[in-house]
Amino acid sequence: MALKDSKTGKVIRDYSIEQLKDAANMMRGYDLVELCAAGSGHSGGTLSIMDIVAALYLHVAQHDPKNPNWPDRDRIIWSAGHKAPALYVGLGYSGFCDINDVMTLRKLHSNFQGHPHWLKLPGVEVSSGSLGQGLSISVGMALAARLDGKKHKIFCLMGDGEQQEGQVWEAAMEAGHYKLDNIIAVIDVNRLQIDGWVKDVMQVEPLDAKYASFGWEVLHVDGNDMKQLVEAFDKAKTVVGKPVVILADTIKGKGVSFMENVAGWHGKPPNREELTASLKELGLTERIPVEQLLNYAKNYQAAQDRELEAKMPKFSRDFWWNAGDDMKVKMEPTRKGFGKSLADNGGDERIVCLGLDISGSITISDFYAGKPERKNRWISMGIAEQSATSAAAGFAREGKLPVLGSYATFMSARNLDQIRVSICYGNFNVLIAGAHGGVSVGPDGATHQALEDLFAMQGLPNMSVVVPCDIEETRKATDYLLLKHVGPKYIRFAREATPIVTNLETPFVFGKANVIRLRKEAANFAEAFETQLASGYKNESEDLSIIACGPMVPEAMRAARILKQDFGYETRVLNLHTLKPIDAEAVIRAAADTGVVITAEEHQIGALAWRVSGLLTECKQLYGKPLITGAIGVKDRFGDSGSPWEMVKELEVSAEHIAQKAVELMKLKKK
Ligand SMILES: Cc1ncc(C[n+]2csc(CCOP(=O)(O)OP(=O)(O)O)c2C)c(N)n1
Repeated sequence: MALKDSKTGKVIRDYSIEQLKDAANMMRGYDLVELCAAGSGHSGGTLSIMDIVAALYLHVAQHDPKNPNWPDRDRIIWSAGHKAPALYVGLGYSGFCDINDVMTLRKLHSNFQGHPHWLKLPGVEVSSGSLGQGLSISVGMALAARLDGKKHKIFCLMGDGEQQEGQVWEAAMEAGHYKLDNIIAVIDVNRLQIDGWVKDVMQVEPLDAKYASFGWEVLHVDGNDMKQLVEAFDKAKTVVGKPVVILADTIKGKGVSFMENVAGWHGKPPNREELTASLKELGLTERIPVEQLLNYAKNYQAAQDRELEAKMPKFSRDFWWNAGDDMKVKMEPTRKGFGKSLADNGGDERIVCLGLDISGSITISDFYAGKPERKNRWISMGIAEQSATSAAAGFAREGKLPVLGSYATFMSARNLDQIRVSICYGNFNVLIAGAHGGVSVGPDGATHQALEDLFAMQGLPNMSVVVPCDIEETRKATDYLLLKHVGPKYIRFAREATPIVTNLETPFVFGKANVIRLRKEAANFAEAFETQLASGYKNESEDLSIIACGPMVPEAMRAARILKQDFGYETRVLNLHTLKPIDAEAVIRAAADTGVVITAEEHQIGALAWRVSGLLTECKQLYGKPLITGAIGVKDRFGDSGSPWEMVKELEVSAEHIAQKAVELMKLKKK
């Protein structure tokens, strides 16, 4: 078998084992260059799986790069979507795309998104990135092939940590039940995941006995040995009457000594020096035109920069963060406020923290950092958001204070029914952290950017929802929610460093908005503003109000500055950190006092805008009064890969976009 011309049936190119080995080595080199050019992405797992990719794309799979939608092609499903860089070099090497273009990995508008998107790139069968879904997709494809009398195979690539997702086992059961011998699953058993060794995070072994008991044929192979791999694939194709799983024993980071078997290299790219060292170890220094490839990536980025800047609303000067000599702002990731609170309050024996294999990055592991006595209240649950959510309800029923968190999208969408029934219906005291919310996971791309979570969370009876605006407010909000507030609660915070605009003294009262007013120009941005509880604020008949939450609060403040400097407008910024219960009085007063209201959310438009407009349209006090409204937020679209701040511009959720909207509305007010 080999790459085939789908029209003539002729082999395009067949590779010997030695040639496949060499190709896998070269592909490792290109993989590391694209990761270095991207500045983010997954080195460890792409290196462990690369021999499998070379075997599959160059030798085992029957496919035709000139005819990517050939109905008889074998399908390759990347359930482990984070290994996209390996997929992309696989496509480049087999001729589906130009290897130079792969270097645009994770950059704005690139076809090589942080996680694979089939609508962007021929050769990619389906979009993935949320772990545990690929085998179910494969089941659907396999059953469809059976209905259509087709003979092709469906290969599904998964990780061993990924086996912790319950959905994998639903699909395994289905494939066994329907005796889907057109499915060949491959598990990259490198024994590591993000939080450490799979056996410590959540044991998945014995995988062979588990799959066998679900009616699968199980093959074992050294997944970094090309000959064994090719033989295993050949054998798998001959199995009749049941699905096949190949358990491929691999080394995470394979080929680069300082990456091998090191958990820290899971989601890290090599820097320039590390790239040089890696290529030297792989014996590729002379064989890969590194500078040319990196320049290709740089030029692509420069073109994107120009295009993006051209699209930005323009004002008298550059008001972007820290662009001038004054109004300087410090930035820190809000997630660190969450970790600080857990570290400060974790001594409370009722608190238990549930780990979901993303613990360091979302800072939930700060709960036990340097405090071994808390380790018994740290419960690693593996990559199993749904079960962990219901387990949290069990803890709460027994009087504990459970805290769990992951990427906001996996913590609010994947487990939505569990939150609804296990937690909210029973009104349990569970703190759910929607970490890495909004656009701030930029380069990971659309699958990882939670832009819808607040719809669902606010819609649930009994649920409280807080979206703090900076690191300090995140700490205060976590302190409050953790120990003072009883009931289901969701806190959403970001990954990227965002402006610090509050301090120890700034009021934070759950359910009560703050009014923020620009008072002067100052050396320090935050000091130019005065903040007080909305309930104590006296109307200054400002020209307009901007109602914001989360990282849009600093953007709203910056918009207030632009509006004052360029147009002389006075703006009331309302920091609505608590979305639910909403401070109705503050919202209605802002509308009544100023007559112009703009909402600003780092989310699909509506989580904030529709709640605010719902309040305003049913407020009798406002009947018959002119009110002009506008909404800033994401306009019913998925995100894209790109840096977090690029995404702020691309998705039109910057201060400049707020200010532009304000100017447009103020013209209407004047009429
Ligand atoms: C549903 C879901 N939860 C969490 C993540 C974040 N995540 C990405 S990779 C990963 C670890 C995967 O481990 P494993 O399957 O062993 O892959 P490998 O170590 O081979 O990279 C996690 C938790 C995700 N992408 N999807």
